[in-house]
Amino acid sequence: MMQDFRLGGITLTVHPIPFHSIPTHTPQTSIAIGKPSRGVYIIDGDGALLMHMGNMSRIGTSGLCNNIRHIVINNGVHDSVGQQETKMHLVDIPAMALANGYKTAMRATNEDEIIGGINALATSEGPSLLEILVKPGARKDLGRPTTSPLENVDAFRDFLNH
Ligand SMILES: Cc1ncc(C[n+]2csc(CCOP(=O)(O)OP(=O)(O)O)c2C)c(N)n1
Ligand SMILES: [Mg+2]
Repeated sequence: MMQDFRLGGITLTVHPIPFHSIPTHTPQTSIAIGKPSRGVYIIDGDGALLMHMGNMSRIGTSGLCNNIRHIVINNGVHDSVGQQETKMHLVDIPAMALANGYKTAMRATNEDEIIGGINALATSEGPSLLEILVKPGARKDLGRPTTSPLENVDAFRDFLNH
């Protein structure tokens, strides 16, 4: 069942079945290549981008990833495993994306730029990238996954096949 999430004036209709992987963008690139008729939004972290940086050139130069919209949430740290610095807030990620062949790349530092950036992703040709600069840290009541990775893979595979 699809679910609507609202961000400012934008409604994102998403499938509620999670497909978590770290780093995120490498397996999702393979999904995008295997399913060219589907739009694929990759929601990535700065540490994950750093760990598999070579995949950016596959997205940008393969000619097979026009359906990819790559969103990088950049807090400058590997937050979920101990806040080790990545220094990625000192790297020009949009310039790196463009140098790797992405068609469009932007950075957002406030709500208006996030909304503008998501609109630009939705309306421009891919592959495209939106970097969102954020502070480290998370809500105290942040939930944890309630289903197993195997259950998620089965449900997600089922979703892709329909
Ligand atoms: C190749 C590889 N090395 C190390 C890890 C361990 N690891 C899991 S999450 C994570 C940090 C990810 O950081 P980031 O993408 O910036 O996300 P954040 O936690 O900051 O939201 C690391 C290093 C991994 N999953 N894969
Ligand atoms: Mg991070």
